[in-house]
Amino acid sequence: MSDKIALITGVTGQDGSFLSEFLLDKAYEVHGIIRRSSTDYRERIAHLEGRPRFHLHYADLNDSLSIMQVVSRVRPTEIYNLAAQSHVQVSFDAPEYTANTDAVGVLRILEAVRLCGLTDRCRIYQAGTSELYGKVEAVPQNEQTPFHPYSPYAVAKLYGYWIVKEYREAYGMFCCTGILFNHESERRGETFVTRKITLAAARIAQGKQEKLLLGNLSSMRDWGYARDYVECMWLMLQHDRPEDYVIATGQQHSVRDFCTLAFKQVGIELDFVGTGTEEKGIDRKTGRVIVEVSPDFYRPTDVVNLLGDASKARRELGWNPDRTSFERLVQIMVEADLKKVATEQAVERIRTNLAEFLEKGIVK
Ligand code: NAP
Ligand code: G4F
Repeated sequence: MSDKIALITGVTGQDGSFLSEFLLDKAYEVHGIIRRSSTDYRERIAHLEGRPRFHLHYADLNDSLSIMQVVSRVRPTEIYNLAAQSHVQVSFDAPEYTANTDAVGVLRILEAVRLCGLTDRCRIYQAGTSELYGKVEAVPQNEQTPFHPYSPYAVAKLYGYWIVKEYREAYGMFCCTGILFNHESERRGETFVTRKITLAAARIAQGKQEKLLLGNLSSMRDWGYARDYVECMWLMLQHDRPEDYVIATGQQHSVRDFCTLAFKQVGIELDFVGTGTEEKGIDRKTGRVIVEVSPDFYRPTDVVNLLGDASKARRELGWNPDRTSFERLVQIMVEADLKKVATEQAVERIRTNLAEFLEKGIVK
C-alpha cells in the first residue's frame, strides 16, 4: 500500500477530477468524498472509477460526523479541500448554504484532522480564490494585496483563508491556502462564463442555438488552464513550510475578448457595437446578432479587475504559469464543445431513427 494517501473533497468537480488524475500518476492512493445523489453518474471521474488506487466515500462538508468518519478511516497524509458552492452568482441566492459549506466546511476539515490525532501526519490544502481581492485595492494582486471580498461567496472563502492561517499558527499544522485565479477547461461547469461561451459558440456554429445572452462583457479576468493549476496544489504541500500562494497567469482579458476568440474558433468574426445593455456582438459576415446583454446576468456586486502576480509561486515552487496560453485554452475548450455538440446531435439522430424503426416494426 502507498504511503502517500490523498483525500480530496470536491472530487467530482473540475479541479477534483484533474487533481485525481495527477495524484494517481504520482502513485498516490486517492480517496474522494462524494455526496449521495439520486443520480449516480459522475461524469468527470467516470473514467477513474474502478481503478485499484481510486476510492470514493459518501460524506458532506456540512455534516461533521461524515467528515470525521472518512478522515479517521482513510488517515490521509494530504487533504485537498476543494469542495465548495463555487458559483459566485449562486452565492447571492444561497448565502447561508454558501457560508456553511465554504466557511464552516473548512473548519470541519481542520477539526477532523485535529480530533483524529493526525496533525503531524496530514498536510492540508485549502482552495482559496482571487475573489478575495474582490473590489480590488491594487492591480495586479499578490500575497500582500489587501482583501476586499465582494460577494457572499468571497466572504465565506475569507473565513476559510483565516481559519487555515489560525490553525497553522495555533496548532502548528501544515495547512495552506492557494489563492487561485480563474482556471477553466473543457470540464468547467456550464454556467461559468467561459464554458457558457464555448458551448454557445459550438451550438450556434452547428445550428443548435440562436443567440448567447451574457451579463457584464467588460469584466476582466486572469484565466488559466485548470489542468496546469492542480500541480500547484500539490507543490504547496511538498514545500518545506506551509505558506499561501497566488496562482495566476499574469495575463488579463475581458469577457468580450473571450467571446471574440471563441467565436473566431468556429469561423464567426464578431464585431461588438453599442454600450451597456445595448451592446451586441454581430457576425461581421451576415450582420446577424449573436451576442446580447441581459441584466439577468448582472450581479449585485461584481468583481471586474482581476490580474494575478504569481512571482512567489514561480520563485519558491518553480511553477511555470505560461504552460498553456490564453489562445490555446480557448481552443481546447471550443474543440471539446464542438465534439460534444456533434456527439449529442448524432445520438439524437440515432434515437429518432430507432423510434421510427420500432414504430414501423422494422426492429423489435
Ligand atoms: P466545481 O467544479 O464547482 O466543484 C465543486 C465540488 O464541490 C464538486 O465536487 C461538488 O460536488 C463539491 N461540493 C459542493 N458542496 C459540497 C458539500 N456540501 N459537501 C461535499 N462536496 C461538495 O469547482 P472547481 O472549479 O473544481 O473549484 C474547486 C475549488 O476551488 C472550489 O472550492 C472553488 O471555490 C475553488 N476555486 C475555483 C476556481 C476556478 O476558477 N475554478 C478559482 C479559485 C478557487 P457535487 O458534484 O456533488 O456538486
Ligand atoms: O465565470 P464566472 O461566473 O466566474 P467568477 O465569478 O470569476 O468565479 C469563478 O472564479 C473564481 C476565481 O476568481 C472562483 F473562486 C469561483 O469559484 C469561480 O470558479 O464569471 C466571471 C465574470 C464575472 O465578472 C461575471 O459577472 O464574467 C461575468 N459574466 C458576464 N456574463 C458572467 C456572465 N458570468 C457568468 N457566470 N454568466 C454570464 O452570463
